[in-house]
Amino acid sequence: MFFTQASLVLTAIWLLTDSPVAVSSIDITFQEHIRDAQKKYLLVNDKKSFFGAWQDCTSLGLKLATVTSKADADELATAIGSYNPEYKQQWWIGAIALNHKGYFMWISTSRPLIFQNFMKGEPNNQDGKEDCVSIGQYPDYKWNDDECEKLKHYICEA
Ligand SMILES: [Ca+2]
Repeated sequence: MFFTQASLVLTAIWLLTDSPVAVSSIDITFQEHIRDAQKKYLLVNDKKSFFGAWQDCTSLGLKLATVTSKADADELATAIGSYNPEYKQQWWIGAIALNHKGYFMWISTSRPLIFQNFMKGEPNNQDGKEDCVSIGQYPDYKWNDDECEKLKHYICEA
């Protein structure tokens, strides 16, 4: 499978350079989650800023995750739940408000958010600093807008 290959490539880089620095930017203990071969989500154990996450997904030949339907949202909830049910962490997904006015789009496709799964009261753009979207802060993986510089796990997709 593709992700297995990606893992092997990263491992190979590590072996060739004999330097953990070469792969320290991407924790390869990730987990792939596949739903009927339609969309593949990759849960990355490393923590990055939103743009660091975007860069890492891109460097793996993937995209920062889009969540464009309830089926996608349910899939992510299942994926994270299977990753570790007790794992109360936050994960970047690929939605961002580029104009600081709360108009969100998917960074990977430049498409507006048609389907949205924000928590009630979100997005609140607290202190005018919250332009990036993560999940895991609220029950049922409802979305929150948060400061893009915060370090969080992240989800890539293929
Ligand atoms: Ca918020």
